[in-house]
Amino acid sequence: DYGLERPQGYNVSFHYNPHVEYHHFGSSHPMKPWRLTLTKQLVLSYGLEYTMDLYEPRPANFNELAIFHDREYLSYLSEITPQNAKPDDAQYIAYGFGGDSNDCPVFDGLWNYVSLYTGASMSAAYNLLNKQSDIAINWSGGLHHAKKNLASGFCYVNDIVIAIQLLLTQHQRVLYIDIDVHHGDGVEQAFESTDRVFTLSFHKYGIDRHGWPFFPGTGNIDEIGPKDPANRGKAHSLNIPIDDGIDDHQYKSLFKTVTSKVVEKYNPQAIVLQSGADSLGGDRLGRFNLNIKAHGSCIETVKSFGRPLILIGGGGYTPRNVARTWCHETAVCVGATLHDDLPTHIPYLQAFQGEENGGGRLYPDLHNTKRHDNLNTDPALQKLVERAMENLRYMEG
Ligand code: VJV
Ligand code: CA
Ligand code: ZN
Repeated sequence: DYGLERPQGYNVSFHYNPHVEYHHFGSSHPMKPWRLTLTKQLVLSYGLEYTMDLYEPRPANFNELAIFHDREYLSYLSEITPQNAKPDDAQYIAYGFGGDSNDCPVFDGLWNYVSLYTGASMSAAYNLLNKQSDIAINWSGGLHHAKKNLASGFCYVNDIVIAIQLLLTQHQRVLYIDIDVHHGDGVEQAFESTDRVFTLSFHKYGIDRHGWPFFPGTGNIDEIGPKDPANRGKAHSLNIPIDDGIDDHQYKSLFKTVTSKVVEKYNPQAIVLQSGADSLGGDRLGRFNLNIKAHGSCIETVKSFGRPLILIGGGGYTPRNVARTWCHETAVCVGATLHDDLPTHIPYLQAFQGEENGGGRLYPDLHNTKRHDNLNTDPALQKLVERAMENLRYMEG
């Protein structure tokens, strides 16, 4: 007995093609598709597969990816391999594969990888459109930095933009919410000229002691989209820039206050929630100090709005905690309560065992792994909320 109960009658679907796990960005690259294997194992070990409809979506095809991306970019992406890549090539650099950071490496099966995670987001969108699901989940998606002709920040194809485009065939207004620790710049930019999508991102924003901006360097509070009154997208973006070390209580209250106001004012007909797990305490790339249940409370808040919802993954660079969080959030969607002791018969159990790995528990205290002092004062966050409310007054209708 894992304490599974389903008091609420939500129809939840889980969209996942396991082939996505077998792709590697390179041995020391922080993005590890293998975290999806861990997530799936936890979901199965708690028996959550019996509480949802499971789908194994087909990969998206070239024409589907061209709903958002330039065909020239897609042709290049579909043909490039580690063997034929020419790092000095003008296109290679222009399309975002160059650069010394190697954020977007060319690896074996790259085209297959992007088609798989995008196919899963499309499948989730179709389930909302067909009214087969109230909540559709794709943990393999959420690649929010990709632009129409540019790979950026581990993202090559923007599955979120494509899923939102599908929702727009039936829904007048779609709200996009992004709790990844990075700014959701690709989604914001894609819809900057329309009032049919409102984008809201919470993220770390600021410059470090070496003078480097936190990636991607955009998303300050004054960036609310086009200011030209003739542009339909005017004031249809809201950015919540946050400093290092924000804690559970502060984040939960900030998230609930801001999103509730946006939902009240914008009245979306569907919501897409990017639930990047790099906003957790102890993340390899993140700077926040959130625990799993605080991160999950954002999903509870959004679920409580009662709109058709796509829940999508994103960043998350400490795989055991990514798996814990997304398993917990899957349970939140179906209305199940999970036992803190991990089931003992799961594969990869050792990844969760030992004090430093969370002691075999689902909800270890991630504050213990904290590496960032909290630089957010309550008065500063109060001011931020006031600025956000002010920004919302520029949006009409
Ligand atoms: O900060 C950057 C770009 C630079 C990195 C530093 N060099 C010196 C200059 C360029 C500015 N990139 C970020 C990208 C973060 C992407 C986050 C994606 C998501 O979570 O929002 C959605 C999925 C960054 N931070 C850390 C790294 N790159 C990084 C990249 C590596 C790496 C270690 C850290 C790439 C390869 C390897 N190690 C082996
Ligand atoms: Ca974000
Ligand atoms: Zn991120």
